[in-house]
Amino acid sequence: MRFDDSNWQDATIQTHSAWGNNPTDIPREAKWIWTAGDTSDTQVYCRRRLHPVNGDVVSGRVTCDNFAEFFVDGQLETSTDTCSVSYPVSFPDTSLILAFDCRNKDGIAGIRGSFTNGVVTDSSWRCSTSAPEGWNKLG
Ligand SMILES: [Ca+2]
Repeated sequence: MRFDDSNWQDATIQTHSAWGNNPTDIPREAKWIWTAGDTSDTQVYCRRRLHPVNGDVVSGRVTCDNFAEFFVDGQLETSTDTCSVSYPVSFPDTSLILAFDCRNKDGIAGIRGSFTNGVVTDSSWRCSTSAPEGWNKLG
């Protein structure tokens, strides 16, 4: 059975000026996203469905304020701990679900990423403060 994210919220774009344009190797089209709860939500999960293509490799760069794990179809791809730095990832374009688990330590919070298949973090992602079994996979 597929994981049902219909009760997850649309990602809220965050615009805290403290981030400036960092990390600069992630394009501006990629927004910082979080839940609508902003800094009152300390651990946030965001996911996005992909439409599988033909087996080419997608590369990307991801980060989070403050600590993230980034998953593709439930597999851990990278961990991040510095929001001013982006972390490289790559995965086949037959993948189905991209997912972040990000924990905020203090102050502002956000998740940001950009991928060569054109996907960027924006309001099309789905976010939640809880992560039921299977949250980072299609299901
Ligand atoms: Ca923070």
